[in-house]
Amino acid sequence: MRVSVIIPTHNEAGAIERVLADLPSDLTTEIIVVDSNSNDGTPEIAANMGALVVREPRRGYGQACLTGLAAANSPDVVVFLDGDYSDRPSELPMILAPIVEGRADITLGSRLSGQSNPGALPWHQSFGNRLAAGLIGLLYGLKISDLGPFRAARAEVLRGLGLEETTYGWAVEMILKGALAELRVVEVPVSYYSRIGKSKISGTLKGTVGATWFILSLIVRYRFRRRRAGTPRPA
Ligand SMILES: Nc1nc2c(ncn2[C@@H]2O[C@H](COP(=O)(O)OP(=O)(O)OP(=O)(O)O)[C@@H](O)[C@H]2O)c(=O)[nH]1
Ligand SMILES: [Mg+2]
Repeated sequence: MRVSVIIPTHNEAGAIERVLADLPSDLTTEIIVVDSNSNDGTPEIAANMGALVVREPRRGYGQACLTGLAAANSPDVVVFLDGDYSDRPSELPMILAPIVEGRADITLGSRLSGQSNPGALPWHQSFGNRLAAGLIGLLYGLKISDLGPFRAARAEVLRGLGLEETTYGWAVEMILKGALAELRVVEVPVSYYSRIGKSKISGTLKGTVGATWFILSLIVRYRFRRRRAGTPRPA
């Protein structure tokens, strides 16, 4: 099975080396670091460690993931992982297992199921993610607990979803379109730690409120858009 790992980065020089070093090399076919305009040496560190570095000057987490997906070389499975060492890359086998065993199309690493590390996810971020996950359960019938970034998908079905969000909405769009397409979405518990380096989005209350509001509106909008187009509701 060919596994491509895609890591979006913007100024993650303090963390990227540990992220890459901890990835189990026997399980990965290629590691793609999609870097946007880092000025702290992130792409150079990644390249020195053997990753394929793709430059993407257009900002946005989703844009970086889309660019990584387009650059991946005939993968069977694509894995998405943040470059700030908040997830544990050594847990890749847990993320891959449901797909390898043929019982999932998408695996989501949940930071909020299982044992979580106190304080790793600030209360406002836990609340926002639980709220969004609850709304997805209500509107899409998909029971999940979190919208975490560490995840994997069968490449063929992921490409078929036609993802297009270029911001943080990309991660939720994958779940929404996956649920509407009745894909098998399976959650596995993963551990989570405070990021290395400066928080860019969700570390602040203001950042979380803005991101959560945007994500909640996407959840409603995608549901409504599909229904108006006459697509049947998922069971
Ligand atoms: N290529 C690219 N990567 C980005 C961009 N914005 C964020 N990233 C990376 O995407 C990953 C997730 O971003 P984070 O800043 O960790 O977002 P977060 O986890 O919601 O919030 P914090 O960890 O609190 O900053 C990290 O590896 C970032 O370096 C971007 O515009 N382009
Ligand atoms: Mg982060």
